[in-house]
Amino acid sequence: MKKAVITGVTGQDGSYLAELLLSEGYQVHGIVRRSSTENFERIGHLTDRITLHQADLLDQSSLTTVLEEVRPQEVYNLAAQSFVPTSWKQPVLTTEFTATGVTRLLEAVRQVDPKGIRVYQASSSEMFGKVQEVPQREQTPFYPRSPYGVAKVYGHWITVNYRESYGMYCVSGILFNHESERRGKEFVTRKVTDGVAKIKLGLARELRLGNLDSKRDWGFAGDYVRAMWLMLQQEAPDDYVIATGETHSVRELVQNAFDCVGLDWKKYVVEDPAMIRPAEVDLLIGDPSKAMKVLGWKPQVTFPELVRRMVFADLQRYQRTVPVETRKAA
Ligand code: NAP
Ligand code: F7E
Repeated sequence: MKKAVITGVTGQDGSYLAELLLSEGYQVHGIVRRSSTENFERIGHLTDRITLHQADLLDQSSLTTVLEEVRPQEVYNLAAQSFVPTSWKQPVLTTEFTATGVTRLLEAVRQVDPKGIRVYQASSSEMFGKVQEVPQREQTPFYPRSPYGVAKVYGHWITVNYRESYGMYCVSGILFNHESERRGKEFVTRKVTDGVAKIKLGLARELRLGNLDSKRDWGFAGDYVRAMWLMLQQEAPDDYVIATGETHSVRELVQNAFDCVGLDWKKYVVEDPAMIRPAEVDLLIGDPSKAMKVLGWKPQVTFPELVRRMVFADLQRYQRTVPVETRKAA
Protein backbone atom coordinates (compact mmCIF):
# COMPACT_ATOMS: atom_id res chain seq x y z
CA MET A 1 0.00 0.00 0.00
CA LYS A 2 1.40 3.40 -1.00
CA LYS A 3 1.70 6.02 1.73
CA ALA A 4 1.23 9.75 1.19
CA VAL A 5 1.69 12.75 3.49
CA ILE A 6 -0.38 15.88 2.86
CA THR A 7 0.52 19.21 4.46
CA GLY A 8 -2.51 21.54 4.59
CA VAL A 9 -4.90 18.60 4.81
CA THR A 10 -7.50 20.76 6.63
CA GLY A 11 -7.66 23.17 3.67
CA GLN A 12 -9.89 23.04 0.60
CA ASP A 13 -7.45 21.13 -1.61
CA GLY A 14 -6.16 18.92 1.21
CA SER A 15 -9.65 17.55 1.82
CA TYR A 16 -10.27 16.72 -1.86
CA LEU A 17 -6.80 15.24 -2.29
CA ALA A 18 -7.23 13.03 0.79
CA GLU A 19 -10.50 11.70 -0.69
CA LEU A 20 -8.82 11.02 -4.04
CA LEU A 21 -5.81 9.22 -2.52
CA LEU A 22 -8.07 7.07 -0.33
CA SER A 23 -10.06 6.10 -3.41
CA GLU A 24 -6.77 5.15 -5.11
CA GLY A 25 -5.95 2.80 -2.22
CA TYR A 26 -3.36 4.96 -0.40
CA GLN A 27 -2.68 5.10 3.31
CA VAL A 28 -3.15 8.84 3.89
CA HIS A 29 -1.35 10.90 6.54
CA GLY A 30 -2.19 14.56 7.11
CA ILE A 31 -0.12 17.23 8.83
CA VAL A 32 -2.08 19.62 11.04
CA ARG A 33 -0.72 22.48 13.08
CA ARG A 34 -1.52 22.68 16.75
CA SER A 35 -4.41 24.96 17.73
CA SER A 36 -6.52 25.31 20.85
CA THR A 37 -9.59 24.12 18.99
CA GLU A 38 -9.75 21.51 16.23
CA ASN A 39 -10.31 22.81 12.72
CA PHE A 40 -11.51 19.68 10.94
CA GLU A 41 -14.63 21.06 9.23
CA ARG A 42 -13.51 19.91 5.78
CA ILE A 43 -12.08 16.52 6.83
CA GLY A 44 -14.55 15.51 9.56
CA HIS A 45 -15.94 12.79 7.28
CA LEU A 46 -12.42 11.36 6.76
CA THR A 47 -10.87 11.36 10.24
CA ASP A 48 -11.50 7.65 10.80
CA ARG A 49 -9.70 6.81 7.53
CA ILE A 50 -6.66 9.10 7.64
CA THR A 51 -3.92 9.55 10.25
CA LEU A 52 -3.24 13.06 11.49
CA HIS A 53 0.15 14.23 12.76
CA GLN A 54 0.91 17.49 14.52
CA ALA A 55 3.69 19.40 12.78
CA ASP A 56 4.25 22.89 11.43
CA LEU A 57 5.93 24.30 8.34
CA LEU A 58 7.67 26.72 10.69
CA ASP A 59 9.31 23.87 12.63
CA GLN A 60 11.92 21.84 10.77
CA SER A 61 12.28 18.98 13.25
CA SER A 62 8.54 18.38 13.42
CA LEU A 63 8.48 17.80 9.65
CA THR A 64 11.47 15.44 9.73
CA THR A 65 9.89 13.46 12.57
CA VAL A 66 6.64 12.90 10.64
CA LEU A 67 8.52 11.72 7.55
CA GLU A 68 10.71 9.39 9.65
CA GLU A 69 7.60 7.90 11.25
CA VAL A 70 5.52 7.49 8.10
CA ARG A 71 8.20 6.82 5.44
CA PRO A 72 5.85 7.88 2.61
CA GLN A 73 6.39 7.50 -1.14
CA GLU A 74 4.65 10.82 -1.86
CA VAL A 75 4.48 14.20 -0.10
CA TYR A 76 2.04 16.91 -1.19
CA ASN A 77 2.93 20.35 0.15
CA LEU A 78 -0.40 22.21 0.18
CA ALA A 79 0.07 24.18 3.41
CA ALA A 80 0.45 27.93 3.01
CA GLN A 81 -0.85 31.31 4.08
CA SER A 82 -2.97 31.39 0.92
CA PHE A 83 -5.10 34.55 1.13
CA VAL A 84 -3.52 37.27 -1.01
CA PRO A 85 -4.75 40.38 0.96
CA THR A 86 -3.37 38.94 4.22
CA SER A 87 0.03 38.75 2.59
CA TRP A 88 0.26 42.56 2.62
CA LYS A 89 -0.77 42.68 6.29
CA GLN A 90 1.53 39.83 7.38
CA PRO A 91 4.29 39.75 4.76
CA VAL A 92 6.97 38.20 6.94
CA LEU A 93 4.70 35.43 8.23
CA THR A 94 3.57 34.75 4.66
CA THR A 95 7.22 34.40 3.63
CA GLU A 96 7.92 32.03 6.53
CA PHE A 97 4.98 29.70 5.71
CA THR A 98 4.66 30.00 1.97
CA ALA A 99 8.30 30.45 0.91
CA THR A 100 10.79 29.25 3.53
CA GLY A 101 8.34 26.55 4.65
CA VAL A 102 8.92 24.85 1.29
CA THR A 103 12.67 24.65 1.93
CA ARG A 104 12.05 23.19 5.39
CA LEU A 105 9.89 20.46 3.90
CA LEU A 106 12.34 19.75 1.06
CA GLU A 107 15.18 19.55 3.58
CA ALA A 108 13.17 17.08 5.66
CA VAL A 109 12.62 14.92 2.55
CA ARG A 110 16.32 15.21 1.62
CA GLN A 111 17.37 14.07 5.10
CA VAL A 112 14.88 11.20 5.39
CA ASP A 113 14.68 9.63 1.91
CA PRO A 114 15.72 11.84 -1.05
CA LYS A 115 15.50 9.06 -3.62
CA GLY A 116 12.34 7.38 -2.37
CA ILE A 117 9.97 10.30 -1.68
CA ARG A 118 8.29 12.23 -4.50
CA VAL A 119 7.29 15.83 -3.69
CA TYR A 120 4.46 17.96 -5.07
CA GLN A 121 4.73 21.72 -4.46
CA ALA A 122 1.52 23.81 -4.70
CA SER A 123 2.61 26.68 -6.90
CA SER A 124 0.21 29.33 -8.14
CA SER A 125 -0.88 31.42 -11.12
CA GLU A 126 -0.31 34.41 -8.79
CA MET A 127 3.36 34.02 -9.80
CA PHE A 128 2.43 35.36 -13.26
CA GLY A 129 0.90 38.51 -11.68
CA LYS A 130 1.34 41.32 -14.18
CA VAL A 131 1.19 38.90 -17.04
CA GLN A 132 4.02 38.88 -19.57
CA GLU A 133 2.16 36.62 -22.02
CA VAL A 134 -1.47 35.61 -22.72
CA PRO A 135 -2.34 32.81 -22.09
CA GLN A 136 0.20 31.86 -19.41
CA ARG A 137 2.16 28.62 -19.84
CA GLU A 138 5.07 26.88 -18.13
CA GLN A 139 7.66 29.12 -19.85
CA THR A 140 5.90 32.45 -19.19
CA PRO A 141 8.16 34.69 -17.05
CA PHE A 142 6.92 35.44 -13.53
CA TYR A 143 6.01 38.97 -12.34
CA PRO A 144 4.31 38.55 -8.94
CA ARG A 145 2.19 41.40 -7.57
CA SER A 146 1.81 40.54 -3.87
CA PRO A 147 3.99 39.21 -1.05
CA TYR A 148 2.04 35.94 -1.51
CA GLY A 149 2.97 35.80 -5.20
CA VAL A 150 6.60 36.57 -4.41
CA ALA A 151 6.67 33.82 -1.78
CA LYS A 152 5.22 31.32 -4.27
CA VAL A 153 7.91 32.22 -6.82
CA TYR A 154 10.50 31.32 -4.18
CA GLY A 155 8.67 28.04 -3.45
CA HIS A 156 8.62 27.22 -7.16
CA TRP A 157 12.32 27.83 -7.73
CA ILE A 158 13.52 26.08 -4.58
CA THR A 159 11.52 23.03 -5.71
CA VAL A 160 13.16 23.15 -9.15
CA ASN A 161 16.51 23.67 -7.44
CA TYR A 162 16.20 20.57 -5.22
CA ARG A 163 15.30 18.56 -8.32
CA GLU A 164 18.34 19.85 -10.19
CA SER A 165 20.78 19.87 -7.24
CA TYR A 166 19.99 16.50 -5.69
CA GLY A 167 18.16 14.60 -8.45
CA MET A 168 15.05 14.46 -6.25
CA TYR A 169 11.61 13.82 -7.78
CA CYS A 170 10.11 17.27 -7.06
CA VAL A 171 7.39 18.87 -9.17
CA SER A 172 5.78 22.29 -9.13
CA GLY A 173 2.12 22.42 -10.13
CA ILE A 174 1.25 25.93 -11.32
CA LEU A 175 -2.44 25.88 -10.53
CA PHE A 176 -4.86 28.62 -11.53
CA ASN A 177 -7.74 29.52 -9.19
CA HIS A 178 -9.83 26.52 -8.23
CA GLU A 179 -12.93 26.66 -6.13
CA SER A 180 -15.67 24.58 -4.52
CA GLU A 181 -18.28 24.64 -1.78
CA ARG A 182 -15.34 24.00 0.60
CA ARG A 183 -13.54 27.22 -0.43
CA GLY A 184 -12.79 29.67 2.41
CA LYS A 185 -15.45 32.38 2.61
CA GLU A 186 -12.95 35.23 2.16
CA PHE A 187 -12.12 34.23 -1.45
CA VAL A 188 -14.28 35.98 -4.02
CA THR A 189 -16.17 32.98 -5.47
CA ARG A 190 -17.32 31.70 -2.11
CA LYS A 191 -17.92 35.22 -0.78
CA VAL A 192 -20.27 35.77 -3.72
CA THR A 193 -22.11 32.43 -3.53
CA ASP A 194 -22.47 32.72 0.25
CA GLY A 195 -23.69 36.32 -0.14
CA VAL A 196 -26.22 35.35 -2.83
CA ALA A 197 -27.60 32.57 -0.62
CA LYS A 198 -27.95 34.95 2.34
CA ILE A 199 -29.65 37.63 0.23
CA LYS A 200 -32.02 35.08 -1.31
CA LEU A 201 -33.07 33.89 2.15
CA GLY A 202 -33.41 37.41 3.56
CA LEU A 203 -30.38 37.06 5.85
CA ALA A 204 -28.44 39.95 4.19
CA ARG A 205 -29.33 42.98 2.09
CA GLU A 206 -26.13 43.72 0.20
CA LEU A 207 -22.84 42.23 -0.92
CA ARG A 208 -19.75 44.45 -0.69
CA LEU A 209 -17.00 43.65 -3.20
CA GLY A 210 -13.75 45.15 -4.51
CA ASN A 211 -12.54 45.10 -8.12
CA LEU A 212 -15.28 43.72 -10.41
CA ASP A 213 -13.11 44.01 -13.53
CA SER A 214 -10.36 41.57 -12.64
CA LYS A 215 -10.43 38.30 -14.57
CA ARG A 216 -9.60 34.82 -13.42
CA ASP A 217 -9.38 31.33 -14.90
CA TRP A 218 -11.60 29.50 -12.39
CA GLY A 219 -11.85 25.70 -12.20
CA PHE A 220 -13.19 23.08 -9.78
CA ALA A 221 -10.87 21.97 -6.93
CA GLY A 222 -11.91 18.31 -7.28
CA ASP A 223 -10.58 18.30 -10.86
CA TYR A 224 -7.33 20.03 -9.86
CA VAL A 225 -6.27 17.59 -7.12
CA ARG A 226 -6.36 14.80 -9.72
CA ALA A 227 -3.75 16.76 -11.69
CA MET A 228 -1.54 16.95 -8.55
CA TRP A 229 -1.68 13.18 -8.20
CA LEU A 230 -1.02 12.57 -11.92
CA MET A 231 2.11 14.75 -11.72
CA LEU A 232 3.64 12.36 -9.18
CA GLN A 233 2.83 9.25 -11.27
CA GLN A 234 5.03 10.20 -14.26
CA GLU A 235 8.38 8.63 -15.09
CA ALA A 236 10.26 11.94 -14.81
CA PRO A 237 9.49 14.99 -12.64
CA ASP A 238 8.35 18.12 -14.46
CA ASP A 239 6.28 21.28 -13.89
CA TYR A 240 2.78 21.82 -15.28
CA VAL A 241 0.22 24.61 -15.66
CA ILE A 242 -3.25 23.48 -14.57
CA ALA A 243 -6.11 25.68 -15.78
CA THR A 244 -9.33 25.60 -17.80
CA GLY A 245 -8.11 27.92 -20.58
CA GLU A 246 -11.13 30.22 -20.04
CA THR A 247 -11.27 33.51 -18.20
CA HIS A 248 -14.20 35.37 -16.59
CA SER A 249 -14.45 38.69 -14.77
CA VAL A 250 -15.62 39.04 -11.17
CA ARG A 251 -18.63 40.89 -12.65
CA GLU A 252 -19.55 37.79 -14.74
CA LEU A 253 -19.13 35.61 -11.66
CA VAL A 254 -21.53 37.87 -9.73
CA GLN A 255 -24.08 37.94 -12.55
CA ASN A 256 -23.98 34.14 -12.94
CA ALA A 257 -24.43 33.60 -9.20
CA PHE A 258 -27.40 36.01 -8.84
CA ASP A 259 -28.97 34.52 -12.00
CA CYS A 260 -28.98 31.11 -10.29
CA VAL A 261 -31.56 32.41 -7.79
CA GLY A 262 -33.41 34.75 -10.16
CA LEU A 263 -32.15 38.05 -8.66
CA ASP A 264 -30.71 41.19 -10.33
CA TRP A 265 -27.17 41.60 -8.97
CA LYS A 266 -27.16 45.38 -9.59
CA LYS A 267 -29.71 45.83 -6.78
CA TYR A 268 -27.47 44.19 -4.18
CA VAL A 269 -23.78 44.58 -5.04
CA VAL A 270 -21.90 47.54 -3.55
CA GLU A 271 -18.43 48.35 -4.89
CA ASP A 272 -16.24 49.14 -1.91
CA PRO A 273 -12.94 50.96 -2.62
CA ALA A 274 -11.60 49.70 0.75
CA MET A 275 -11.35 46.24 -0.84
CA ILE A 276 -9.16 47.29 -3.74
CA ARG A 277 -5.69 45.70 -3.40
CA PRO A 278 -2.43 47.70 -3.27
CA ALA A 279 -1.44 45.95 -6.52
CA GLU A 280 -3.85 43.88 -8.60
CA VAL A 281 -3.49 40.89 -10.89
CA ASP A 282 -5.85 42.04 -13.65
CA LEU A 283 -6.02 39.05 -15.94
CA LEU A 284 -5.21 35.37 -15.63
CA ILE A 285 -5.82 32.72 -18.26
CA GLY A 286 -3.81 29.52 -18.37
CA ASP A 287 -2.76 27.24 -21.18
CA PRO A 288 -3.13 23.66 -19.85
CA SER A 289 -2.12 21.97 -23.13
CA LYS A 290 1.05 20.36 -21.71
CA ALA A 291 -0.92 18.79 -18.82
CA MET A 292 -3.61 17.62 -21.24
CA LYS A 293 -1.04 16.02 -23.54
CA VAL A 294 1.40 14.51 -21.03
CA LEU A 295 -0.84 13.78 -18.02
CA GLY A 296 -4.05 13.12 -19.96
CA TRP A 297 -5.71 15.63 -17.59
CA LYS A 298 -8.87 17.56 -18.51
CA PRO A 299 -11.15 19.72 -16.35
CA GLN A 300 -14.66 18.25 -16.00
CA VAL A 301 -16.66 21.04 -14.34
CA THR A 302 -17.45 24.18 -16.39
CA PHE A 303 -17.60 27.71 -14.97
CA PRO A 304 -21.45 27.97 -14.91
CA GLU A 305 -21.67 24.49 -13.33
CA LEU A 306 -19.14 25.48 -10.68
CA VAL A 307 -21.00 28.67 -9.75
CA ARG A 308 -24.34 26.85 -9.65
CA ARG A 309 -22.98 24.08 -7.49
CA MET A 310 -21.52 26.58 -4.99
CA VAL A 311 -24.67 28.76 -4.84
CA PHE A 312 -26.91 25.76 -4.18
CA ALA A 313 -24.55 24.29 -1.59
CA ASP A 314 -24.64 27.60 0.32
CA LEU A 315 -28.42 27.89 -0.03
CA GLN A 316 -28.90 24.37 1.31
CA ARG A 317 -26.52 24.99 4.19
CA TYR A 318 -28.47 28.06 5.35
CA GLN A 319 -31.79 26.27 4.80
CA ARG A 320 -30.53 23.46 7.05
CA THR A 321 -29.11 25.66 9.79
CA VAL A 322 -31.22 28.84 9.94
CA PRO A 323 -34.80 28.53 11.29
CA VAL A 324 -37.50 29.43 8.73
CA GLU A 325 -38.89 32.26 10.92
CA THR A 326 -35.57 34.19 10.75
CA ARG A 327 -35.53 34.12 6.93
CA LYS A 328 -37.32 36.70 4.75
CA ALA A 329 -36.95 35.59 1.12
CA ALA A 330 -35.77 38.33 -1.29
P1 NAP B 1 -6.37 26.79 2.15
O1 NAP B 1 -7.77 26.29 2.08
O2 NAP B 1 -6.09 28.17 2.61
O3 NAP B 1 -5.55 25.76 3.08
C1 NAP B 1 -4.26 26.05 3.54
C2 NAP B 1 -3.81 24.94 4.48
O4 NAP B 1 -2.49 25.25 4.96
C3 NAP B 1 -4.69 24.77 5.73
O5 NAP B 1 -4.82 23.39 5.96
C4 NAP B 1 -3.83 25.41 6.81
O6 NAP B 1 -4.08 24.91 8.09
C5 NAP B 1 -2.45 25.02 6.36
N1 NAP B 1 -1.37 25.78 6.98
C6 NAP B 1 -1.19 27.11 6.94
N2 NAP B 1 -0.07 27.44 7.60
C7 NAP B 1 0.48 26.29 8.07
C8 NAP B 1 1.63 25.97 8.84
N3 NAP B 1 2.47 26.91 9.27
N4 NAP B 1 1.91 24.67 9.13
C9 NAP B 1 1.06 23.70 8.70
N5 NAP B 1 -0.07 23.94 7.99
C10 NAP B 1 -0.35 25.22 7.69
O7 NAP B 1 -5.66 26.62 0.72
P2 NAP B 1 -6.13 25.78 -0.57
O8 NAP B 1 -7.03 26.62 -1.39
O9 NAP B 1 -6.52 24.43 -0.16
O10 NAP B 1 -4.75 25.73 -1.38
C11 NAP B 1 -3.80 24.70 -1.15
C12 NAP B 1 -2.43 25.16 -1.62
O11 NAP B 1 -2.47 25.48 -3.00
C13 NAP B 1 -1.90 26.43 -0.93
O12 NAP B 1 -0.50 26.30 -0.86
C14 NAP B 1 -2.26 27.54 -1.89
O13 NAP B 1 -1.38 28.62 -1.72
C15 NAP B 1 -2.06 26.82 -3.21
N6 NAP B 1 -2.87 27.30 -4.34
C16 NAP B 1 -4.21 27.41 -4.21
C17 NAP B 1 -4.98 27.79 -5.31
C18 NAP B 1 -6.48 27.90 -5.22
O14 NAP B 1 -7.08 28.50 -6.12
N7 NAP B 1 -7.11 27.28 -4.23
C19 NAP B 1 -4.35 28.05 -6.54
C20 NAP B 1 -2.97 27.91 -6.62
C21 NAP B 1 -2.23 27.51 -5.52
P3 NAP B 1 -5.20 25.52 9.08
O15 NAP B 1 -6.47 24.79 8.73
O16 NAP B 1 -4.65 25.19 10.42
O17 NAP B 1 -5.28 27.00 8.82
O1 F7E C 1 -9.57 37.11 -5.62
C1 F7E C 1 -11.15 40.24 -6.80
C2 F7E C 1 -9.72 40.33 -6.29
O2 F7E C 1 -9.18 36.37 -3.27
C3 F7E C 1 -9.86 36.96 -6.99
C4 F7E C 1 -5.88 32.11 -3.87
O3 F7E C 1 -6.35 30.78 -3.80
O4 F7E C 1 -6.04 32.11 -6.26
C5 F7E C 1 -6.45 32.79 -5.09
O5 F7E C 1 -5.99 34.14 -5.12
C6 F7E C 1 -10.09 38.33 -7.61
C7 F7E C 1 -9.03 39.38 -7.26
O6 F7E C 1 -8.32 34.98 -5.22
C8 F7E C 1 -13.31 40.86 -3.96
O7 F7E C 1 -9.26 41.68 -6.32
C9 F7E C 1 -13.12 41.59 -5.99
O8 F7E C 1 -8.69 40.08 -8.44
O9 F7E C 1 -10.71 35.00 -4.75
P1 F7E C 1 -9.50 35.84 -4.62
P2 F7E C 1 -6.84 35.34 -5.73
O10 F7E C 1 -6.32 36.58 -5.15
O11 F7E C 1 -6.87 35.23 -7.22
C10 F7E C 1 -4.63 32.02 -6.46
C11 F7E C 1 -4.37 31.22 -7.70
C12 F7E C 1 -3.90 31.54 -5.25
O12 F7E C 1 -2.86 30.92 -5.36
C13 F7E C 1 -4.35 32.07 -3.93
O13 F7E C 1 -3.90 31.24 -2.88
O14 F7E C 1 -11.32 38.86 -7.12
N1 F7E C 1 -12.15 40.65 -5.81
N2 F7E C 1 -13.83 41.74 -4.86
C14 F7E C 1 -12.25 40.18 -4.57
N3 F7E C 1 -11.54 39.22 -3.92
C15 F7E C 1 -11.89 38.94 -2.63
N4 F7E C 1 -11.20 37.98 -1.98
N5 F7E C 1 -12.90 39.60 -2.00
C16 F7E C 1 -13.65 40.58 -2.61
O15 F7E C 1 -14.55 41.17 -2.02
